[in-house]
Amino acid sequence: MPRTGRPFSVRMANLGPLGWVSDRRGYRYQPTHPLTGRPWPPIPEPLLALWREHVGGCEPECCLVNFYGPGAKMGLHRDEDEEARDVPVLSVSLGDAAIFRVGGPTRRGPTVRLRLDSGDVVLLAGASRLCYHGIDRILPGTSDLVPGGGRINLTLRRVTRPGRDGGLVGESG
Ligand code: MD6
Ligand code: FE
Repeated sequence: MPRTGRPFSVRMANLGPLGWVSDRRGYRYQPTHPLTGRPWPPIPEPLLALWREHVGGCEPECCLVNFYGPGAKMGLHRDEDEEARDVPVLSVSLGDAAIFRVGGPTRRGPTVRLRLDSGDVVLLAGASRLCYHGIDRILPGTSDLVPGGGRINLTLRRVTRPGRDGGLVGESG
């Protein structure tokens, strides 16, 4: 985590041309793994199809892969490290269920809690795109999808501003 250097309770990886990474210096997107220097693997076609179905208009550039073991959680945050903050963010939950908390555009104010089960898809679009949200806890033992238990959340994002062609596959740069 920035400043403290303490590890997140969530373990992270990325797919796609840009990966979201974090260290003492802060948060950023970069095309390679910070330790191996290798590019992130491509986003699998079924996830691209889900994006086309629910978002469309441009291609996603990052699929953040979050793994939650029994005690993992994610504090309230906004997805705001992207230039394309007007493009919706889509997530897929797999494995153990989780308690998702979502509020408004400021950190203060009321929040609601939603249980996300395996296979649930969350779309933060329009006014909700910049709302605070987080994971209070996971519910261990509620799914046997992930070997050894746990929860995987896949979050698809457009990072750079789409060009006039919508940033569809084939665009260079
Ligand atoms: C999670 N999800 O479900 C954390 N962000 O583990 C997110 O932070 C999130 O589900 C943006 C859009 C959808 C999300
Ligand atoms: Fe988020």
